[in-house]
Amino acid sequence: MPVELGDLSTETSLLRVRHNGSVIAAMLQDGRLFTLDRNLDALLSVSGIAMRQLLDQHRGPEIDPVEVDLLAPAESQEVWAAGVTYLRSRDARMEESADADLYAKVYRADRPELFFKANGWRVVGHRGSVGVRADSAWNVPEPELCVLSNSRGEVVAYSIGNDMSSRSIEGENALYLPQAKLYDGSCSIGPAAVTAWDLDVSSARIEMRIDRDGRSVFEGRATVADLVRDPSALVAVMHSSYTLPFGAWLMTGTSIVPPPPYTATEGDVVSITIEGLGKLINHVIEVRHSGASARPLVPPR
Ligand code: DO4
Ligand code: MG
Repeated sequence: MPVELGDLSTETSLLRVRHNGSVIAAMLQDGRLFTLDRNLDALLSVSGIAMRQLLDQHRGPEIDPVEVDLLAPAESQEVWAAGVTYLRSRDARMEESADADLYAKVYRADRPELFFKANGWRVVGHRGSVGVRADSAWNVPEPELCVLSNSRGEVVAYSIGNDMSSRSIEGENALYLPQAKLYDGSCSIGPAAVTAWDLDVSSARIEMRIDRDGRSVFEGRATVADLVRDPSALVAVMHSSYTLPFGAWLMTGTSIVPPPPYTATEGDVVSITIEGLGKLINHVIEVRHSGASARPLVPPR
């Protein structure tokens, strides 16, 4: 997709783009797009101060936004996600699950819920296709503030995320969380990584709109001010016993949950806006399922 500046933040942002057949990092500054001579992996392996200096000193030639395709802002970065960080998410999970207490406990526990979501190469970008599993009856997009940390655990950028989830699979048994959360097209981040130094997202507005056949079928609003944990504290926990040489993205949880009977369906268009970070748009497709199953070989006792 060519870069549409209207969907991007007006703050300094890092982009991954395809330009003249090569994938490169670029920086959007004051409405102008510049090439960078380092990729995201290199920028995130040094300290935040060194990264800022590199961005100031190694800005390359200006390029025309219409000549590039915008890609997801992730290379070797893993994507992790936090759960049950808003009251709304806790309540929605308690409604769908037979193990409601599990969610109530983690909402107020010292240790947050953090789970692996995707490898960087799997991340879907702005205007890409997100998925719903063919073996899942109830699916939702989850709009989330995303935080990019470097190898030292310093927060260097923010973005918008869509944590596509199967509520029926998670609701059946919380131990099925990895299958509810990890499948093709389940993780989207974009449109860009907005540098954190001049930005306060602590009370940013979050909006999600879902269109089907050209008509709105859901609209929801929330604010990051209702997040019950500090994003930088969540990032610190993610890094606490786990080396991330190229940093990582962390999705910080959702507070907009489309109520039933809505279930994400092929053809839906999901638009998520977070104040200061732009707009992330994704189209929903159904992910094929091979039909595989692994029933117990002996009847359970
Ligand atoms: O606890 C399961 C996942 C929660 C989640 O993804 C969220 O709260 O956003
Ligand atoms: Mg989520």
